[in-house]
Amino acid sequence: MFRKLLLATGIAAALLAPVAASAQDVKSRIIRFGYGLSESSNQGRAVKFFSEEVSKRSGGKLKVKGFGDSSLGSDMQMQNTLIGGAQEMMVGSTATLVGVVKDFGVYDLPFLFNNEKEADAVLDGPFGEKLMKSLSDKGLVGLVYWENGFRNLTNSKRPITKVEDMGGIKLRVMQNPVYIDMFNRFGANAVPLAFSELFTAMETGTVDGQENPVTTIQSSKFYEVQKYLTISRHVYSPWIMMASKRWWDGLSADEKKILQEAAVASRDFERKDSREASAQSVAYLKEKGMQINELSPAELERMREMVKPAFDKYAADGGAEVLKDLQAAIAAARK
Ligand code: TK8
Repeated sequence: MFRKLLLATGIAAALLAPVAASAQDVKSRIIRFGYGLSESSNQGRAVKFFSEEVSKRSGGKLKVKGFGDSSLGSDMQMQNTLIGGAQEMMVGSTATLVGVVKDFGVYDLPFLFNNEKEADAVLDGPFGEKLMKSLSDKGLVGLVYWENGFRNLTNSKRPITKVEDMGGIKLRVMQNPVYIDMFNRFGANAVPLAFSELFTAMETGTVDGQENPVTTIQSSKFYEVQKYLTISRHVYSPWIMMASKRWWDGLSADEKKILQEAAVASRDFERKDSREASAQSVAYLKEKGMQINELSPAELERMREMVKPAFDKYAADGGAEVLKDLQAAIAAARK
């Protein structure tokens, strides 16, 4: 009798299992996912990975359609479209989120992180999580951070071996007061501009230079319009993957889980891929004719000294608490 029962429950379980899997509450949906870089960039590769993961995990029902090259708008425009609910997802810089949640500017203060490992620990830990969660009152759902990377300087005027060489250079920066303040302190002429307008601005001489990770300098072909590359690693820049809260709130628990898990998988893929690509980029850019130099430790120290007041200014402008929390999180990551 007992054995019969066991057998019966076994059969029932076997019959139920596939039913449970297909009974996941998942609708057929098209998810428009916008990003700024090209399809062949580290960003583009990771969007493709995310799309494939979501498709696998949803039995093909959730279709993530990637739109690269800012074809759905600049980072800032997309943020607003997500808030309005007219676009589902995006990945972009954290720097341009300052208009939504001011505290995001804290990541842009210079020379905070020494390496990628510290950045991963802080971004994926309680500090990064808390900041990401603060977006939900503003109509955005932050899912994961990807790596944009350590930023370096390029320009078409002259090699930069000391801070003074930045004097008078019209330097495009992200639309964020921390960047404007920092580069003006270095003596450059900071020009805030959307990334989508950057190549043309350099080509036409509206700006002389910009700063971004080497992977972006490669994938956006900035070497075609910029002669000098200075390895300065002045800021570690994250990207953040976000969904429209209006749209997200209408998803089932199963759908949210699929997207969340695929986002985490894409984060791990993206960081590994970006780091591998980054290691190749300098040689590539040299081959493309860029003249490359690295700032000396002594010069970097001078720069650190010069921008100290930027930290005080940031704290005085309402950022004291978030800055203190971030510094504590970095200190903890170093232990
Ligand atoms: C791409 C941007 C870019 C960022 C910038 O949309 O604006 O310079 O570094 O990666 O988010």
